[in-house]
Order: sequence, then C-alpha cells, then structure tokens
Amino acid sequence: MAIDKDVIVVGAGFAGLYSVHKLRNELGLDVQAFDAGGGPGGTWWWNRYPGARCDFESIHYQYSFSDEVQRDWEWTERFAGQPEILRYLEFVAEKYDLLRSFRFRTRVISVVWDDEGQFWTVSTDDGASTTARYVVSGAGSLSAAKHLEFTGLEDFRGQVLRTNEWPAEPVDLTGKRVGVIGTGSTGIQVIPEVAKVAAHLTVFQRTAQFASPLGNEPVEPEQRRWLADNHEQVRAGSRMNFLGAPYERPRPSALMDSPEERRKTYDEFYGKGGFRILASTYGDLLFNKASNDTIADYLRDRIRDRVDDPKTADLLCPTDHPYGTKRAPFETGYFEVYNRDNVELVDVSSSPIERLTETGLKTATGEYELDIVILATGFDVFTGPLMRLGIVGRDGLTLEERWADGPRGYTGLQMHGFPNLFVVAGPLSATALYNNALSIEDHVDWIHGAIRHVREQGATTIEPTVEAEQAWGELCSGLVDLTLLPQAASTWYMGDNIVGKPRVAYVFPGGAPLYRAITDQITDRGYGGFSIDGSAVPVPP
Ligand code: NA7
Repeated sequence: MAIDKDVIVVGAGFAGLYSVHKLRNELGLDVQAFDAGGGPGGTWWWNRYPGARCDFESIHYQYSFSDEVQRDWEWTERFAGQPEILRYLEFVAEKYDLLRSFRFRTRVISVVWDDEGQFWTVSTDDGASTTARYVVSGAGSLSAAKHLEFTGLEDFRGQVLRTNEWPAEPVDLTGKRVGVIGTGSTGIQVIPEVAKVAAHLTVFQRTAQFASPLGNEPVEPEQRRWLADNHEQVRAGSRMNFLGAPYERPRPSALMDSPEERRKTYDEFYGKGGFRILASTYGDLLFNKASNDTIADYLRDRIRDRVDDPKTADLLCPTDHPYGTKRAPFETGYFEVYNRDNVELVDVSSSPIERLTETGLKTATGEYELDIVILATGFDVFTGPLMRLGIVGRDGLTLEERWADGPRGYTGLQMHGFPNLFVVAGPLSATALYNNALSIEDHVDWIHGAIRHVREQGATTIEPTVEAEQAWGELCSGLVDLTLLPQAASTWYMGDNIVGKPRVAYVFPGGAPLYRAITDQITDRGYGGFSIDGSAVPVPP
C-alpha cells in the first residue's frame, strides 16, 4: 500500500511552522500539516483576549534560524502583544512559503500506528485519513483547556468567554457585570483590561500569586538596529542561559547577602521587570526554601505597598507555595486594580465555586449576579494536547494507557511503543523552564537530524528503548526532587492543577543548556538509547 506522505505535522504554532520548514524545505520531505485554528499562530491564534501578551522578551522569544527574519522583523514592544506575535508568525510563514502544506480548521482526532506497514494513519474531523511514515506533534504544551470542576455553564443566561478561545470579533465589556475566574498568568493579564471598562468586575481567586512587574516599554530604533546587527551574539548568550535569554548571571545564594543587600538586589530586578527577578537575583531561589522565603517575603511586601485595603492585600499575598513553584506571572498594574471602586476580590479557596446559575455564579457561601463570565482557568498542560490526538501505538496500546501513571519518554522527544512519533515541547523536556521559541528550535532540529539519520541508514523506524525511557524518567524525578517544585500545593509543573492527574515530574528541570548537551550527545553517539528498525543502538560507555 502506498503511503500518502513522508511526514504529518500537527499544529501551526512556532513548532509546527518550523517543523514544516525543516522537514519540507530543508530535508525535501513530502509534508502534510493540520491545525484546528483558522490560520498560523498556534497559541497566538487562539489566545486573543484583551491584554494577551508574551511575558518573555520578544527580542528573545523569536526564531533564530533565519538571519533574514532576524534582520527584517522589528518588534515594537519589549513584550509584544498577541496581535504582533501573530503577525510575526504570519510573516515567517509567508517568507518560507509554509502555508501551502497546511489544512486549517482541521482537527486531528486519531493517530494510529500500523506495525505491519510501519506507518501512521492520521484521521481528521473532516472525515479524511492520511497515512505517513513519521508524525511530528507541534500540538503545544498549553493548548488543551482544563476540564472545569464546577457545573452550570449551560444554565447561565449571560455570556461565557474562554480566554483560550476568545472570539475573533471584538467583545464589548463596557458597562457589564463581569466575573473573571482564575488568577494565573492569563487572569493577571486580562483582569486590568476588564477593570477599565466593566461596570463591575468580580475576581474569583482560588490561589494568590507572586506576580511581579512585566516592565513593558517600546523598543527604541537604536535598540532595534543594535539587535539586528548583533543577533548571533545575543542568541548565543540566550542558549547558554538557564531560562533562555542573555540575562545577567545571578549571585549563587540569597543567603550570602545581608537583608539590606538583598533588598537592593530585589528592588533593582523588580524594577527591571519580567523573569529577571528570578534569573538574575540569586541562583538558589528554586532550590533552597530559606532563600526562597526571602524573595517571597519581598514580593508580599510589595503587594502590601500597592494595595490600599489591608484585608484585600492579605488575600492577594500567596502563602501556600514557594515563589516560582507555580509558574510566576508578570503584571502591568495588576495589584492597583484592587484599589478601584468597581473591582471586588472574592476568595474561593475556602468557599469553592459550585456552579454557574441562570443569573451568575454560586460559591459555597455566596451568589454573584453577572452578565459575563470569563474563564481563565488554565490548561491540562503537556499531556492534555497529546492525549486528545487519540494516539494508538504498537500493539494497540493507547497513549492514555501508556501514560496512566504519568508521562514517559526519552528526552521527551520520543516514546517507547510509538515509533516515528516525535513530540515538540512535550512533557519531560526542558521546555517549561526555558524560552519556548528557542527550545522549539532545539527540538525540531533534533527531530530533523533523527529522521535524516534513519533515512541515511536505509532504515524505516526509530523509537527509544524502554531502558532509556526509564532512566530518563528517573533522572527527571530525581532532579525535580532537588527543586522546590514538589512543595507547591498545586502546579502544572507537577500535573496536579488537574484533579486526578498523576502528581509526578512533567519537566526536565536541569536547564536547557544541559538538555541540549544531552540531546547533542545522543546524536553524536549514533542515537544510543534508541532502536532503529527494532535493533537497539548500543549506548557507548
Ligand atoms: P494557570 O496558571 O494554570 O492559572 C489558572 C488559574 O485558574 C489559577 O488561578 C487557578 O487556581 C484557577 N482555577 C482553575 N480552576 C479553578 C476553579 N475551579 N475555581 C477557581 N479557580 C480556578 O493558567 P493560565 O492560563 O493563567 O497560565 C497558563 C500559562 O500561560 C502560564 O503558565 C504561562 O506559561 C503562560 P489554582 O492556582 O489552581 O488554585
């Protein structure tokens, strides 16, 4: 039976677009790509809510593979908004003629391995099936919305808006009674925008967050010129940094400094904005609770400085998790929102949301009349986007069955039992704690190299050995246990923002430079830890 395509790519975000470029334009393969959205952009196509912006600097959160793109594209803001990032991805897609390989508004509903023919059959919601030797998932890590614990959405007579599926046409919130559920990175971006126009805004907060200033500002023309001329050096600096930007190096420990020196350091980096407060202050913040307490105390003090009402300030001060163990959000005027007369903060930690009613929202102890409810309730991170692809591997084993106790995979890029299936920015990779744009390039470059290698060998399949996968899982758990991540009550880094999801390591927290060194070494040593056409390549001593 003839196989339709060499490769099927899922997704048209940073990962899917770059995969099509590398595998079609560079490797010359026949590629078919699908995306459920109406155009390129991935995350940046779906998340159009007011205030949506990347909280990693745009000059770093971009592709590095093309000199031309880096020279020709000019960011206008230090942290670009969603429309600008979408335009950037459209610009790249056009420059590299990527869109002709995509079918948009087409959702992948199943991906099934045929062991006899050694190919995948990918079925889509338009009723079509396409076969291919390889499948690359660029379905993203934060793209499957979390299933809600409360009910009544269909009873509510007002409008329910989901931040991750925000309507393309403008939504008028002026003069409305709006409720926002969720105070993660998304809620913290959307809340100040809603507060400006709503008649009344009720924020339902379950967990207070250690938000710190984003520090957005325009990119000046001379900065743009400097960057265009120096992008190689900037990118090299990013790739050597734990978080993926050429930030100043931190001092080793917060406990080395006196309280006065620490305060000065935190003031300086609080003022500089974004991830610098984590990346450039002290190197042990995510490893040493006593050090972490110093920044947690500092951030709580700053919240109290900015919020007029002491009771509201108390509610906004996180107490149940160390700083950074839930993904740190960055804000623009967020805390001042609570000094406005039209904004009310409702604590739903002790009095959970029970349901939406016809006229609003009911918690265990109160009822709130609302015209619009905005859900900023987060994602089934890493595993959710893959599970909903309906993946069935060798011997009819589904991904759900294989991952019942948590994700497995060698380097996060491939899983045993799922030959020729590659995952970009998936669980157990370094993605979560690193500049996503660069980490996606690293992953796709590796996948490109692996497929090229298999083909050059005259072989057909590649998959990791069960032993390599097991060892990688143990490495990730061991490293996670060295961090403070397990001390958060609930965090998507550990999977437990979702009720019933296994609480295990979902990330490789060793940093992207180490991750890249490991994956490069795998390539250099002939793919030890993988089986090619069913024969395990020996791992050199
Ligand atoms: P997050 O960070 O997972 O935040 C989701 C928020 O929604 C968080 O405050 C949750 O509270 C809250 N939530 C979820 N379910 C409920 C219920 N049932 N009741 C009340 N509150 C609820 O997702 P975001 O979209 O903000 O950010 C995702 C990523 O985007 C971010 O990490 C960056 O990488 C960019 P909880 O904390 O679980 O108590």
